Amino acid sequence: MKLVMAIVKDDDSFNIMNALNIEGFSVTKLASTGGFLKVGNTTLICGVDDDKVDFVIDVIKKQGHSKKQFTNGINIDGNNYSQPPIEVTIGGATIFVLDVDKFVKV
Ligand code: 2BA
Repeated sequence: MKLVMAIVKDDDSFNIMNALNIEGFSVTKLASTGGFLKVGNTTLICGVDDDKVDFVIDVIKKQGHSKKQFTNGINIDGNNYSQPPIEVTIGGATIFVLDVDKFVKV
């Protein structure tokens, strides 16, 4: 079994969760915050059989959209000077796949 952990835009999370549920997957939504932009995003975790990992990634890929966004005067190094805004592309999804040692429901 694997744990698919997908960091997605808040706007996309509803559609991704719906699509995964329709395909029969359980999914848990965690509120998260990007370390660079310091704005909210959503982390979805989904425990799946090994042979379903690519399918789940495809479902997420179809529902997640990338967009360009300007940073808002981020202070990266802790000094008092804000950096000028730069344009970054926020991906459709950033996905990690982890091995699951044990899965128990009691
Ligand atoms: P943030 O950390 O807020 O990053 C938002 C976007 O800013 C990133 O989009 C990327 O385009 C840009 N960015 C991030 N760090 C940067 C840097 N040091 N210099 C210049 N530009 C930078 P994505 O790559 O699509 O990432 C979206 C969100 O996914 C991230 O939000 C973060 O929450 C998560 N993420 C991405 N890669 C990760 C990783 N290796 N480990 C943990 N979380 C990750």
